[in-house]
Amino acid sequence: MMRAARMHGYKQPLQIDDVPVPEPGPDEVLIKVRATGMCRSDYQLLDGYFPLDIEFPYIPGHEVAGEVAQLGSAVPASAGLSEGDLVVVDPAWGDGTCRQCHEGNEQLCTGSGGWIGFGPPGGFAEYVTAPSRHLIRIDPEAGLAPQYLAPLVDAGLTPYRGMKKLRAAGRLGPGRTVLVSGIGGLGSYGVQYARLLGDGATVVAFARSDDKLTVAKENGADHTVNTRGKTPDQVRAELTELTGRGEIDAALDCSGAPQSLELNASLLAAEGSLVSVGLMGQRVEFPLFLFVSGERSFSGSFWGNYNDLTEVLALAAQGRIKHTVTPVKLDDINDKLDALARGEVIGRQVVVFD
Ligand code: FEH
Ligand code: ZN
Repeated sequence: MMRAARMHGYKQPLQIDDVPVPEPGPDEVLIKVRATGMCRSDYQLLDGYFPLDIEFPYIPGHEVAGEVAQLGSAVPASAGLSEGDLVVVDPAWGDGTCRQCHEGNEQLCTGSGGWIGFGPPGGFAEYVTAPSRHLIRIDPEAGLAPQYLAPLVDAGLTPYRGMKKLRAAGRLGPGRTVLVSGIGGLGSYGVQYARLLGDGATVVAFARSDDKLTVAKENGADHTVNTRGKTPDQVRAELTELTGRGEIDAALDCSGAPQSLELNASLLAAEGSLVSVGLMGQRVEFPLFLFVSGERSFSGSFWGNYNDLTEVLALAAQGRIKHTVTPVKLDDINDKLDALARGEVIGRQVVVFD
């Protein structure tokens, strides 16, 4: 048997239950979970934000790092996996039939694919199973502890893909200003990617608390603005004072709050790009003429694909990204989810298992 934090319905606390250890299918691996990150979208799942048909009781948790406990009977040797290996779980398991899966973007699967912790049972448990093709073996020489690996699966991965989109759009580089807004679990990595992928762009961070802006500064932001209670004009004036320009060329919004997105959009220079990875609100309003006449763009960016994750893991193995991680116990998960919902968490809380 194993301990698991399970949903027994929406808008109810998780219950810590004793349940059977799952059996890996032929092409699956049984993983002894060592760490599972706690994401705002876990709270949103419990709160019924996502229109998913979850069967209760259900185990959430989508940022999973652990050790191979048992290989399914048909796991190929080419998977390069052995019992005891440290692995992270690539979270999006496409069905392999749609265009997005064929392009390698299984997180966008339009068929019958799913995401661990939002469909297939997740990692807020002592064991979890996953298809062997979605495991990434971690070289023990990299010296990366599970509590730092787990958040990379979403908090590290999601802003990375978003920042790659801004780079691909040609909005980064010397003389440019890139904004990262919302310095929570995702934004604390987003600022680092603005530095790593920004190719000399000035990095600005927006948040609504000084604690989070301190993290942004430690993680490489050139300038920070506390936007709480300020009008767009007041923020623009502060931005002008800090950077010499009252506009930005690129913005990665990690909050998903409509007010934040609308503020960022109002600051976009001509041809500027706004990429949103956050999911707090439901709708945003942008002035059409501003976007059309200035060829400004808005794009969503969702999670990341297997290759994006391998790149993030490579940056972590090189020691080029910092982690703000707080280990927590499974028994405290409900209190920690409430703290997450109140926006009180700096960096990422991670449930750790012995
Ligand atoms: C995952 C699944 C569904 C909605 C949102 C999320 C985010 O945590 C991905 O970054
Ligand atoms: Zn997440």
